[in-house]
Amino acid sequence: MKPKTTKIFVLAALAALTVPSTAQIINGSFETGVAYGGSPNINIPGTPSPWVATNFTPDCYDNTGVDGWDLNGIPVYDNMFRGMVAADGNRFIGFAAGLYQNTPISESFMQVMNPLTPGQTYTVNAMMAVDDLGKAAAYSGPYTGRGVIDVLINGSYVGTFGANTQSLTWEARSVTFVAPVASSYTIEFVASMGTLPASPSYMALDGINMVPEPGTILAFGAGAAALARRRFNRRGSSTE
Ligand SMILES: [Ca+2]
Repeated sequence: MKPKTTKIFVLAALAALTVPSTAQIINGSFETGVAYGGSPNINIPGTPSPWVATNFTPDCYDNTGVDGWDLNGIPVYDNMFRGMVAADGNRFIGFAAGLYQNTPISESFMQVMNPLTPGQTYTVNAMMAVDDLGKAAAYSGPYTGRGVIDVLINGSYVGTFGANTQSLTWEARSVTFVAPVASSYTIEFVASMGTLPASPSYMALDGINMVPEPGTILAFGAGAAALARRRFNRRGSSTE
């Protein structure tokens, strides 16, 4: 009887450990792949693969200046994010929620992720910053707001990265969601001015990653163990 119980707990522990170790989000720090091909251009998206722009043209910043806007910011944008050092590595993405010819616009970008486990709870973590110093009036600005970033999974809204509390400062943000049943998964980030009335906002993201919620794994392991115990007890009691 005793060894059987031990085996059940070992199996439950193994089940908890077999969570895929592959990163769900690919290139979440934007460090690899071509952004602009060495020549930053505000008229094309600076989203290295597998990221793709889904609305307008998010901008890639590269502190080394090799493939993206360097520490001088975007000159034509009145030096947006000038002096901003990436939160992780050398590159980050800047994108806007503003007014283009008096019409609100939201820049956005997405990727097809590695597969998720349906029903599993995940947390998306990222570093977020804002340049709200009132620059780039001619480019859907002036950007004076501290907007928010909506997170979409497979096109459905799952949460929002709340507004920054300081200018030009990386702050950690996260959103938790339960993976839907699907054959493939996308994640998308949409810049938003936030609750109206709000001001045009130009925000940055870096160091994006996704992790399975530990509580869920523990609950699953405990649940499996409880189920196994119940089966064991039922079998045990039937011999009485
Ligand atoms: Ca980075």
